[in-house]
Amino acid sequence: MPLARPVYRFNAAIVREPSASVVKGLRAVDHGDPDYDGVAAEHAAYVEALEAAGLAVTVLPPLEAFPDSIFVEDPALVFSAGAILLRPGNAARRGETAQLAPVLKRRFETVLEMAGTGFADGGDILVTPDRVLIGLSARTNAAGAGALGACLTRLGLASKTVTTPPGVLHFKTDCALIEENCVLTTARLAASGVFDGLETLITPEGEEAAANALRLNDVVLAGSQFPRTIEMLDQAGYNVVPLATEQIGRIDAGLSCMSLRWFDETLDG
Ligand code: CIR
Repeated sequence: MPLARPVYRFNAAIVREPSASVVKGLRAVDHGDPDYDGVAAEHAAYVEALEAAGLAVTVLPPLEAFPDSIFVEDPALVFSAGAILLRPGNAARRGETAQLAPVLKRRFETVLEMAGTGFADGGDILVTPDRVLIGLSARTNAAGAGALGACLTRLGLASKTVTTPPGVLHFKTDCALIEENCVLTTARLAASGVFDGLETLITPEGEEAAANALRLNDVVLAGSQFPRTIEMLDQAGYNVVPLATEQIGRIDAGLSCMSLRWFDETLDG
């Protein structure tokens, strides 16, 4: 069921400051630890961009025990209708959910929990106008997708389970909804046919990591180290805000990962 406002219309966000331990964040391939000051600078610029896009940002304190807790997108999902506490697929991240739960319970009347024992990471969830896509991955399994789908139904949202290409961390590592009917994505994910009914803009070869962009209201946040993607978006008429993601990229993250975003109907605008 199409929502009344674009799915990328947001006025509220939650982020978490990086802990010193962020330099030990999980990564599939080790190209060396990120630099703490570099991550902090990328995070600060990101928060500024969220605020400039019109979001009221709640900044949570760092959690030393959870190196990847800066990536608040993964342990929860948030919508105007309510929040869902997720069960992250990597054991080292599972405790992040309990750290977010009280914050979400203060902000949302409805906070749902996944039934059963399956796993789902927020990075595997792409919200489109007519349904929420749940990408199966090394972090999200079929049981988790089923339990999450049931929660989404309770919030009045339709969902569909799809597959993330092998070797890609999260479904949204390789895609971002940049228009109601258009996805920025990689050739490998587009080729899998998951975006039937949507237009696709394909990241240039060698810039696959640019697909983890973020549409917020009138702007698209994109990694500043991906000039050909930025030019492509620019020429397609998007208002692009380039942001450095080199340090967080060392621990497999991009621009969607560092916030939970929603439209809070109790706020103005
Ligand atoms: C992890 O492996 O869980 C983190 N190092 C990166 C998480 C990135 N999150 C996301 O794509 N939503």
